[in-house]
Amino acid sequence: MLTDALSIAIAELEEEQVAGLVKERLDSGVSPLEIVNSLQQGMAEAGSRFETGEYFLGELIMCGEIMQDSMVILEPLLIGSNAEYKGSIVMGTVKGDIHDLGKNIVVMLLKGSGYNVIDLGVDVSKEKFIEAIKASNAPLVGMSVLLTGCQESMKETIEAIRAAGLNTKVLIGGNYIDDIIKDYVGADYSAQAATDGIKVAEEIFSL
Ligand code: B12
Repeated sequence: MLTDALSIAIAELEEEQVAGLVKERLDSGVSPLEIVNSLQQGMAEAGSRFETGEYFLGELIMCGEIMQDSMVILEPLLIGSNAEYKGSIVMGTVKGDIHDLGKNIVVMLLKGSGYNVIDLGVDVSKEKFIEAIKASNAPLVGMSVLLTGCQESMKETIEAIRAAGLNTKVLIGGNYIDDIIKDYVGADYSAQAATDGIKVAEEIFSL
């Protein structure tokens, strides 16, 4: 049961109410990350309604658009300003999956933490991942996946990265990802929350 007014507003697809609440909370000093968490909880509720047949694809699209509108305001606050890069990280949503709102948040937070992020977008082929890792020599690649049906494509991508002899660490993330999936696909790290992904990056770049 949702209790947060902002989570409820996005789950109910109340576009104007969401915009008003985001602004109101920022004005009263709530952190942008906390606002993202509230939005994410509401989106998970919309996802459950989609699963039970209460919502259709149109509602999911609408929900994504409302989130996107909020991110326009939140993005500069999440990114902040950093003069020097700590290093490069390649990021992308795996082949077959076009969900990008979560990945974009991870990208923003990594940029805000001082990393040079090479964002490959969505539905990224293994060839594209390999090409970008080679070109940037990134010690870390982050893969986002929301569809359970895309585990195989993630596994294939990681196998191809290993077969190419690239010595990069692989971090997989998404809201259903756990250690069992991590081991199955052959990743080095897994995270459900964006903030845990940032901790992994800090760990790798401090080695
Ligand atoms: C919005 C949405 C869409 C939008 C996406 C818009 C966009 N630009 O991304 C649209 C309408 C396009 C869409 C399409 C589909 N969707 Co959809 N969608 C959602 C929904 C409601 C919200 C996702 C979201 O953006 N959440 C908000 C963000 C902020 O949260 P997040 O993505 O979880 O990301 C956070 C963490 O997971 C983490 N994270 C994410 N990636 C990474 C990566 C790294 C490295 C790290 C560290 C962390 C990390 O950090 C983020 C911030 O904390 C979810 C419901 C849900 N429970 O997630 C369903 C959901 C993911 N969709 C689902 C489905 C089935 C589909 C479709 C197949 C529907 C259809 N019949 O066509 C298509 C698939 C299209 C495709 N090929 O990818 C299912 C997946 C079920 C499954 N088991 O696979 C879900 C779970 C809904 C449901 N309960 O049934 N969807």
